[in-house]
Amino acid sequence: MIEKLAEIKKLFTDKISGASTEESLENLRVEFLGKKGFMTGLMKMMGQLDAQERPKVGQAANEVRTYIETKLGEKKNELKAQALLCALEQEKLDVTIPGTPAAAGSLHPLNQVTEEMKRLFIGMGYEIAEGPEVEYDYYNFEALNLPEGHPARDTQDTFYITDKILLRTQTSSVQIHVMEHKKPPIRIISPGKVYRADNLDATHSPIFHQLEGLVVDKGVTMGDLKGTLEIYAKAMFGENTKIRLRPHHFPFTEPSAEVDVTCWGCGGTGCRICKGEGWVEVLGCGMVHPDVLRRCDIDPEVYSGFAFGIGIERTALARYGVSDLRQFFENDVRFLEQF
Ligand code: 2NL
Repeated sequence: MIEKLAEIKKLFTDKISGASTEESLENLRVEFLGKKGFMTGLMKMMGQLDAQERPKVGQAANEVRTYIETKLGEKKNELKAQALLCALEQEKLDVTIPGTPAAAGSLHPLNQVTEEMKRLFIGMGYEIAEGPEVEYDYYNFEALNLPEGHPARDTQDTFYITDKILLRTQTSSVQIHVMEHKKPPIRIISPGKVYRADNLDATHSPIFHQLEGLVVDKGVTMGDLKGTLEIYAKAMFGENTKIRLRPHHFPFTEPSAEVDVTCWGCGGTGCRICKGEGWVEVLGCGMVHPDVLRRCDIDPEVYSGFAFGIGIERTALARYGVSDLRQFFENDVRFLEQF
């Protein structure tokens, strides 16, 4: 029996050296120590032994059992350590690899231009005024000397909600609201969305942006208007820019003018941008019509004011050399990234 034990020990030692998984270790345990295993089988035969031999064989059997248990435990720990090393190797995290950069957005070019204009006028003491885009006919047209049937309404055809409620065609409506509630001195700009019943093409859009300015106080003159616009033009189009006022007609201002600036492309000698003119039209302006003031309960004998209107898209097209206004509304990141 002692020999038999030695054989079992040798067989186990051979087998365990080839075991490479926890599963195969478990199979070995069952094969040698389980209910139907080699050791149990051997123990069952102990009864046939003489009383003298029994303790010797028992002791030897216990040693072999302990040997098997110890080896199984050692091998199990070894396999676990190997598995951990393997996992560490495969799942290692290289913290020196740069992370995925978060894509940072930027202001839309139209908002960049608007913000620039706002900063400039705020610097000159203006406040920002806002108002509804859905407006009464009165604030958009009638208060500005554009009664029903006035021919200038044709060029500012818009979208009607009802007979008397419409989408504003200019932000002058905001300034009428301000004049109704606040007495001079008034110094405001009103940036915002405006609407016209125009078809979309390279230079027109049914929705666009405008920034209007209004100053009302005692003794405000056309000279103040021109000086203000000169500061604006130099800030927007360059320090060497000159401006000129051409007589024009708007129903809400008297006198009225359109304003040209020397071309930022050629400085006045003529190029593709100014179509050889040397000048580019950038805005409309004038002295607030006395009837407009009177309707807001401001006495035109005491107060006078100037106003101007700037198209944001127009300015941005010029500023960035963009040829088609529709690009501002398509939100193609490849276009927007350039600003
Ligand atoms: C343009 C340029 C302009 C005004 C806007 C205005 C506002 C009030 C009173 C008088 Cl409350 N005028 N705004 C004045 C002149 C020009 O915009 O080309 N508009 C059709």
